[in-house]
Amino acid sequence: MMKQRIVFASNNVHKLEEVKAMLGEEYEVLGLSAIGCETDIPETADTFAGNALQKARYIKDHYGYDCFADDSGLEVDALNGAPGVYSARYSGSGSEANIDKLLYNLTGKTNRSAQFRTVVALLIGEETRFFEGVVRGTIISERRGQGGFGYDPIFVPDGYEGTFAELGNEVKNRISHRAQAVRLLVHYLKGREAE
Ligand code: ITT
Repeated sequence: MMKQRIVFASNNVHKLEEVKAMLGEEYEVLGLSAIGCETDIPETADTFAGNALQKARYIKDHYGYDCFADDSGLEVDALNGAPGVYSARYSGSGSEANIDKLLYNLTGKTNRSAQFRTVVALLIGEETRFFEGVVRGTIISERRGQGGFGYDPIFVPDGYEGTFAELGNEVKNRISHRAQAVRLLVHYLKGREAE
């Protein structure tokens, strides 16, 4: 059987790799470069759902494809949920500086609990659907591990000893916020195909 194609509206190569690893058996996942889109799609909403929908809508409107987008970030309890939707732009200077800024802002704070959250927005046919995933954990005070991306080296998911960067793709792609949302997405797509 031909694999069904689905466009993932993301310029983040790490996210694309993760989503391909999660969906690749059954779907051909096309990232933005694969459809010839090099645009940094505007994200001006102040919620994950709003930004995810904005990205998916942009691709549907400009390219016509059914597609899904992921908007995600790290919500730190002691910082009232920051950096949240601003996770990618927290420092204005990329992932390493984002981690430095976060650790600095947590200096002296005893509550280190946090969560990664993602909202996936799917536009398919005339339908719009959202799928969410959350993973709770702890922010440690020094980086550990080489895998993953973004804040992974300082995030230890609950129930594990290692950071997302130490646990490796196989574990991360099973338990992460993104894994949970993508599982719900697949469940929905399968139900739809069966109709
Ligand atoms: P696209 O919008 O093109 O998908 P992006 O990197 O700009 O790519 P977001 O706006 O959703 O994506 O920002 C998500 C940021 O949150 C990301 O850059 C990381 O800093 C952080 N983040 C999200 N998921 C993460 C994960 O699994 N591990 C580590 N950091 C993550």
